[in-house]
Amino acid sequence: MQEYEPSKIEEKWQKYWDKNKLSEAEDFSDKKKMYFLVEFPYPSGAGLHVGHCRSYTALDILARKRRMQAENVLFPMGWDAFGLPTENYAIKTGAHPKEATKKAVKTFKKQEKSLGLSFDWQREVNTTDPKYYKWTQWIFTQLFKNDLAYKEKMAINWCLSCKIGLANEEVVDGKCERCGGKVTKKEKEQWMLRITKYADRLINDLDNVDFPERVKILQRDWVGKSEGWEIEFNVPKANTNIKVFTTRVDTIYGATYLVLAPEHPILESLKSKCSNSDEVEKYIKRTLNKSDIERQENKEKTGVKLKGVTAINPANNKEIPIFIADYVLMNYGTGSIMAVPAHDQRDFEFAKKYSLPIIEVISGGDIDKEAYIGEGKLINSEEFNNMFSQESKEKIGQKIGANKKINYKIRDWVFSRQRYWGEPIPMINCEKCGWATVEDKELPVELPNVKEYTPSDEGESPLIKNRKWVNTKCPKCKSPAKRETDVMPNWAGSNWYFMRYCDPNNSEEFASSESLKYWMPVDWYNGGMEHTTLHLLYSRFIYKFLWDIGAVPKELGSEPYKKRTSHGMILAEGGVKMSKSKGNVVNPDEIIKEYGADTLRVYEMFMGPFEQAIAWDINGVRGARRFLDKIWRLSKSHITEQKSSIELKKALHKTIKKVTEDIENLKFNTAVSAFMELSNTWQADENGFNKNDLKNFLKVLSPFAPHIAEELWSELEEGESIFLEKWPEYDIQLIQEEKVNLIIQVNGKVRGKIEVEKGITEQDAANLAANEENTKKWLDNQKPRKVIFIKDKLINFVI
Ligand code: ANZ
Ligand code: ZN
Repeated sequence: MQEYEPSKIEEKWQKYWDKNKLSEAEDFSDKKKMYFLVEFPYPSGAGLHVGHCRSYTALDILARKRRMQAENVLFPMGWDAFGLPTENYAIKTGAHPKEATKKAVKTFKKQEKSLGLSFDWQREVNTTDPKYYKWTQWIFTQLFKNDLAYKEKMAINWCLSCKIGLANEEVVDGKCERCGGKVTKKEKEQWMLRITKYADRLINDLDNVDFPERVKILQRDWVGKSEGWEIEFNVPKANTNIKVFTTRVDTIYGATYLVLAPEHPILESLKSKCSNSDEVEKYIKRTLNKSDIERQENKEKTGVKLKGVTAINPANNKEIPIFIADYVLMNYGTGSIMAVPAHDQRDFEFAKKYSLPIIEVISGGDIDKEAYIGEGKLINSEEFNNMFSQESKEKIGQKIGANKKINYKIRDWVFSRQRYWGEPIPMINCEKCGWATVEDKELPVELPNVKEYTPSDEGESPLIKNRKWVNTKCPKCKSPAKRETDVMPNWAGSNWYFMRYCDPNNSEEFASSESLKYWMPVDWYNGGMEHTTLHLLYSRFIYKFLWDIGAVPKELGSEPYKKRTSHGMILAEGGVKMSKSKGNVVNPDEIIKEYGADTLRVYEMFMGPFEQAIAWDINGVRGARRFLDKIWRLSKSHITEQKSSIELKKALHKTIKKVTEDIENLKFNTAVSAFMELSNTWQADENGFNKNDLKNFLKVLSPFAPHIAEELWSELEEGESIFLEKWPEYDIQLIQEEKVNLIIQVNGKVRGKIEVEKGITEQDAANLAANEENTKKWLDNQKPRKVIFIKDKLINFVI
């Protein structure tokens, strides 16, 4: 018998599938459409990661199965290819980013093909292709025309080593997400997108989509809607007011001091009234080097009291001190707070450190130990005593003349980068007319070639050195004007790529409304949890905007993704992150070479529950290979001309049912277990499968291990590809459990009879039997001393 040698069969079938267009989606087909999407990768020089393989294989299984269930499946792939690593590589080596990208894409594509993924390569997109980014730029011009893009000088997160402005989302623990370097603040004119205008919709519309609850929670928290009050505290000596934002106006009688963010503009006027302005000045300087994230860390609180100025608590007219402290952030609320140490933990720690009064105004806690942050009955609050928090809020608010206010944590999105390898922002600045968009017919604004990719020391884009490109004419008045030299962040191309797949070659629109109407929304989108507050939120925003302006057909609704799921990460052996520096990266090519693509696929589906992070285990890979070896062997030698035995047939139909359901629930690991169990039953069976049953077995195995299934199928001489077959149905008769009659006795006397599943356990039988009315009567509430159980025959309670 010929041995199972994946290297001899896998490429052959990949070519065959390509040639026969088995993975191509058909526009406007009458079949039911189904759009499966995986996050398109950044084609880095490092090549495909085994983590990519997990997500892609999972949806490939779904795609293959649904095609066999007669659905018109769209399962596309593309390249999110603008970005820093490629650019940094260009700076280091002088190679053009375009060339580096081309090379990486070639590698990735080859790797994905070698995994047997059934992508529709006719629809491949690449965000760095001018034909693609023409539309990324067009979307920007639309945002500008609709007042959702504006340029503003602002303090941005600045990575000292990448020399790049970072969005809040790109700063992790006060460090640059990319290089791990220190992040400081820098004032810069930046293009901003008003995502804040969509804050409410981004929260509310989550009710209409099928996302995992944890994804919804993370998105809601990121948008961070908070309803509260703005209250003015008078500062008599400076003849001014300090406005604070609070969600707990009910605690105002416990407000024993105010805190300003050190950058608060009101300090300009207050400083001169303080006797310790030097100290204040010094503290302010120190703060400037800290990121907001560092400032929110749970560390010892620091601050400085403004000596000589005080504020008046409007509820009781008491004089209270004013501090500056870096735990209050300038870019949230009003940049100042009323501190209620009894009921806010940060204020509590600060008050302890600086010996400030802690006045309990909500009962229910133990404020000797920690702040009580819950709501409750008011005390020490004059006429509001004994009221509950909720009720008191309106009344106190009225008394002190406070205004209701809704705040959001989400900020407008910093959308410019002073770098090279990104989409040029299609804007022109004219001294007379100000900013104007590049006209539609001039798009795309192609990224020009430059000699040097390093940003200038002031942090300007290298494009600024290309005078010929920068100097242009104002689209409005035709006088000399200059192009914007900033480029878009690497999130820009992924905002809308899923729509381009619907109509990838359209040169008139980013996609025709007919194709969008047919394919959208995405039915099922799988991706990483790490994109929850970045890509997933951004692309929902852009989609809503395009829907608002009618660029996405109205009948589609304003959410791009019907269902979202998330895979767990694959870690290195030992449970640590795979990284080049640790030398523990598993290369899928090597696994495919040694064990085969089907083994890699089966292993990655079997390794653990799909949503959970899991460590790589080479023994598991070997196990998957042994399983496929066995299937190969059995399919060739352990088959019969007669009927399969009833036991084997039953086991097969149980497996068909289980696998059919497990795939839909992303329970791939239990599906593979079911295959393994079945293969044991098959091996132990005297005769093995007959041809018809073997065919059904191969069909349900085929999405997991497409190459071996196709090869074994071809040997059955059935003609066409197994992937043109109909997904098998299970025979309900065969999977029904057999029933038996169980006799119930109490003290050896027959008291009843129940029908139960054959093979029921003693525990289950005892529970069922004890709940029969007649048994209950005879048991008379007594706990049996002993239970005698004869399997499938009798249960006897001894009392
Ligand atoms: C008084 C108070 C009493 C507060 C109390 C809380 C508990 P969310 O829900 O996140 O919106 N705060 C307001 N602006 C701030 C800023 N710029 N930097 C740091 N903290 C700020 O939180 C609102 C609460 O966070 C506000 O309500 C304020 O503290 C604080 F028992 O005011 B509270
Ligand atoms: Zn002009």
